[in-house]
Amino acid sequence: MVKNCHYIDFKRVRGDVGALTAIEGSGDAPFEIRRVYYITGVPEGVTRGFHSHRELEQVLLCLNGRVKIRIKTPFEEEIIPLQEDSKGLYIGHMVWREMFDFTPGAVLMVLASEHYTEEDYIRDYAKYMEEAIPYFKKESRV
Ligand code: T46
Repeated sequence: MVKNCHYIDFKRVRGDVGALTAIEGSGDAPFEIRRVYYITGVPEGVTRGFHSHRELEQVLLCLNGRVKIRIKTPFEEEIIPLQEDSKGLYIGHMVWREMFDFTPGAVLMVLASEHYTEEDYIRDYAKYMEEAIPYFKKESRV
């Protein structure tokens, strides 16, 4: 997978009465969870995201329906389909993301390592490339 990204399989407890998945910070999630948000009601054909984060780490889980996540660095790109509610996608530092192909009723939940701060976002692609190329070249991250 693209550098600084990986799947996380959370434990799902299944039974006749349904399924339950528990996620604990600093154990199940690879960071202390400081924020949870979720994205719903995305109209057909809409793509969200188009940014990267310098410090924020996140885990994305699709709790209902399906969604695709495009993750990219200056050197790699991959499309990850999310549809299992216990399979998370970890996205670490400096990875560009776009979320698209939301099915009707899709619910994308995000666990985040930091509180919301706009200063951590890189929303301009040219600026992203300027910072991400040296970042991923350093320490043989490519
Ligand atoms: C990410 C992807 C997966 C807040 O007020 N608090 C929050 O915690 C967040 C995440 C957003 N906002 C506000 C900022 C904007 O006015 O909600 C609005 C929509 O945010 P944005 O356009 O950044 O949403 P997405 O779906 O493009 O991106 C979000 C996260 O912002 C981002 O960190 O990685 O989901």
